[in-house]
Amino acid sequence: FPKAFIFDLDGVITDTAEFHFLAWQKLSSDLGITINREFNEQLKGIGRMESLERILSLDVRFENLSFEEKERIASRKNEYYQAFIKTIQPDDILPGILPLLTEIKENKIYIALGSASRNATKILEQLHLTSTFDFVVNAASVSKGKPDPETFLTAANALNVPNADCIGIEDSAAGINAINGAGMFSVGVGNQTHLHKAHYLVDETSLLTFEDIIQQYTD
Ligand code: B16
Ligand code: MG
Repeated sequence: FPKAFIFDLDGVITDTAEFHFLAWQKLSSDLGITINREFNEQLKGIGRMESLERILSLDVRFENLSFEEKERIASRKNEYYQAFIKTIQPDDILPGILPLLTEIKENKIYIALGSASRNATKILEQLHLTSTFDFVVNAASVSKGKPDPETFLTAANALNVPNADCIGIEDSAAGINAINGAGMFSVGVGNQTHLHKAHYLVDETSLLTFEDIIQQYTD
């Protein structure tokens, strides 16, 4: 049996991945840049500033922005995002996640959150999930974001469990690379095109069952 499950937040526990996309899209349109869902795939799991850099690099007009200007633009995106997440409540936990969390707990396996989002603790509170998690990685204290394994290694370290005894669950390519790089078993939620490196892949969270994950992990 594994000793810990490390969950991504946005796009796995709740559908905030969609709100991140809508907020980036709104910000991009303010700047006169168009982004689509395909482009957004490479923003998933990537921190706020680096995501902004990737968007700004689409247009030469933004080549020489100062750090202060970038920070101002990034905080505008966060304002848009926070307006979207204001109404998040326990009903917004994605299908299959609550039963999975319950079964992990019943089996006395640790549960951690490995999110790149600085809004993570607030969202967990709104979902009434704070006490479910044994450890929450503080995104602000991670120096190298996903796809670097640091986020997942930090969780394993804090729980004092070997990396190989951890299972990470992610909806982003960057996140799957981070889990694999940490020497953990990776579970992807989404499509094959973006998440083909996952050790085990399901289309949507409703298909995540404790039994299937454990079977794939032990195989
Ligand atoms: P924030 P995750 C990531 O969260 C999102 O996937 C990514 O789209 C976002 O830019 C990043 O958090 C930073 O979020 O602006 O709220 O700090 O998927 O790692 O849970
Ligand atoms: Mg995610």
